[in-house]
Amino acid sequence: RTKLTYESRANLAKSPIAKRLFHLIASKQTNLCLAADLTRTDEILDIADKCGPFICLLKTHVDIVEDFSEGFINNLKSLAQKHNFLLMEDRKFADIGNTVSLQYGKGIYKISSWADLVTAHTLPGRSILQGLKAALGEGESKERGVFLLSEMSASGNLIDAKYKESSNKIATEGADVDFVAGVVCQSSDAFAFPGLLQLTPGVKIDESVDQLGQQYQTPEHVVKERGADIGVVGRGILKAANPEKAAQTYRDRLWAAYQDRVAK
Ligand code: UP6
Repeated sequence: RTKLTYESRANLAKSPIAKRLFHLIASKQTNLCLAADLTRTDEILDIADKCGPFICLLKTHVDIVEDFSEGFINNLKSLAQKHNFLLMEDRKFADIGNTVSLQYGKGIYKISSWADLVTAHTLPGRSILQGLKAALGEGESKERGVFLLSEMSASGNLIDAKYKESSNKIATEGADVDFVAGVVCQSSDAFAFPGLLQLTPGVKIDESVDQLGQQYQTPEHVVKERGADIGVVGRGILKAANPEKAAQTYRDRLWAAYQDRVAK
């Protein structure tokens, strides 16, 4: 899987939105996802506008936003269109199907109405996919997709080899696989199917840890050794003296690593 180009993998994708994302990455030549973990809407919009040209995906945690409004979502959608990136709400759904359906479609955030992609834990089993799909109208699920977590970057997390293998099965077998766009994981052995995208968080130029269990690898390491198709960078960009320049650097290094990977 990791030797194939994004273009060739687009043809293998079962999820329409994964197909779209493969093509977007290839044409825009960026495999960088910005984790816009900021708590004010003006800050998020500002960073999205500045870093927009260098990213394929903007990842939000909408429940940390302190001044949320519908206007914010409209502005974010405009920026996504202006700079050609997709929106991912990193909600990490993990409940029974019925609850997940409500959390996805209802409440203040109405995530399903604006997020092209969301994330979900596989802990509840396959019903997580059915629950998410239930929030969407007829035909709507073609424009939406989920990334399933099969590994985490947090030190001491409880995921083991068996959980990882079961997560792979949920992502690749059964009636709802057309809704699965990819897998959030730390290594290429989490899944083999080339039509799925590997999203890998915990990326920073200086390998390190934070005070709360996060573990970082370099852009080159996650792409070439761990099989990442998209590298997620949050504080590496957000806390940089010049976030726009940092985004460009991460984009350049992640993209060069991908080119190296497929050339060999
Ligand atoms: N994230 C991880 N590790 C995971 C899954 N998700 O760090 O296993 C998410 C976090 C955060 C981002 O929720 O939004 O990726 C990483 O941010 P950072 O680069 O600032 O550490």
